Amino acid sequence: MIRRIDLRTDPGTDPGGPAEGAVQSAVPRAEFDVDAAVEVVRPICEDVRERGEPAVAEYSARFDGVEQTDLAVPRAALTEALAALDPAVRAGLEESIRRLRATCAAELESDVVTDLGPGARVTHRLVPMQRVGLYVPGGIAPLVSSVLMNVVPAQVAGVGSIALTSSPQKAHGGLPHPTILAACELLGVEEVYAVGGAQAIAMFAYGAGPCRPVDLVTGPGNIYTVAAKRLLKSVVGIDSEAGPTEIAILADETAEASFVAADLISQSEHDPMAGSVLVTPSERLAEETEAELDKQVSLTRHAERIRTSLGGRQSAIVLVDDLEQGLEVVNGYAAEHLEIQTADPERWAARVRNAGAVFVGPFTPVSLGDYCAGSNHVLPTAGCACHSSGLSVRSFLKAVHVVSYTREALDEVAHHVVALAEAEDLPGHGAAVRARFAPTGAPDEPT
Ligand code: HSO
Ligand code: ZN
Repeated sequence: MIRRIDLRTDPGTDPGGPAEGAVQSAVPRAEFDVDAAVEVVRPICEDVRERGEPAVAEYSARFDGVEQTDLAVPRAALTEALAALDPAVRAGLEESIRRLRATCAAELESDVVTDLGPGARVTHRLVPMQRVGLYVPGGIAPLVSSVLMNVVPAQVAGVGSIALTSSPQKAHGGLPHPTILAACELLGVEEVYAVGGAQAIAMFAYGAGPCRPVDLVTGPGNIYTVAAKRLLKSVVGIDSEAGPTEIAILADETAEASFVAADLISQSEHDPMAGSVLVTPSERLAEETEAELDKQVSLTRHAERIRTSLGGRQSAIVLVDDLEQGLEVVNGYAAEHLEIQTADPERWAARVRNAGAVFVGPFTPVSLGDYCAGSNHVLPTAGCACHSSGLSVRSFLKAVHVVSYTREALDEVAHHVVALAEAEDLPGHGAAVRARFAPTGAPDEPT
């Protein structure tokens, strides 16, 4: 069901080991051609920019099969959805919100004031975004947990205006899934739209009908929403281009194969294109995991989707010489989620450079992080963990340098500004400083 990639070196026949770089790029990713999708969504986004609400409603009719008179979800639908919510689901959401709020509040950074001498001050001031648009996928599975992962950090950051959208569901009278609406009500988000796909991203970027344009769009989505984000990122801020979900597990012979298999399956359940990768020096663990996958997959509800994901080129069991080489592979792969299931997991976790989030030890499965760990599950995919971070309270803040110098403090550095401005052949820059000190009418003499 899952292929093997053997990166082990045989000192007898292969003294040099794998070529430099081969280990890092050992596991390919699924084909995810965003550029092709950009051409599909371009006319949709242009149409929404030109015609606004009627265009959005037409795309909802075409792609979601619903007739809309209003893009906004009525307030009553939110309160009704919460009243009808299963108490166990409500309790789960409340606990998840509590933990997320705690981490977000603790991670909220303060302004940094640096005094560079008497009267010379630079303040690194954090300012929340004014208005954000949060996208929650509602298609293949209604990801209610994504409502929390987007809304809570935005609220803790102090964002003034939060709008949320999710695709309209025919089965729910053209509204988003009721559990998504209930979560909005629980969080006090009142501005909710029943719009999905590329038209939703365009609605947030340009505004349409009751929805005013936003400063930043966040949240995962399918290839068309990702393409719309790529297309519109000069119009509106975006968090990241989320691709199919991924899990990598670095494990040794002490790992429990049934846990490893269950965790690979849990992320393959999302998408036939999801990538699930086990990296291990243990042949025994590889064999037992294969056997466990066969056993467990046949018992799951979404077996077909999971088999496609596990059987795809993006999934593999990678055999390595030792955990050192395994660490090189997982750092090179830069997984969205990385689990460490080894004898000394904290030690290996401390040496991970590239991963969206790291899950340490046998009792920290990725699915805990998906719902209730207090961490965020909107994470960089496709190797972007080399340079990007997951969603957090910081995603909803901008930093502004506020510079404040007195006359005396400016006088201290005036000659440096003049010299550097001359070096760049920009004398006007130097003159702007000298003007503060020269007698009126003679601004070009140095002090
Ligand atoms: N694993 C997904 C998030 C998710 N899982 C939502 C369940 N619900 C991407 O991190
Ligand atoms: Zn998940």
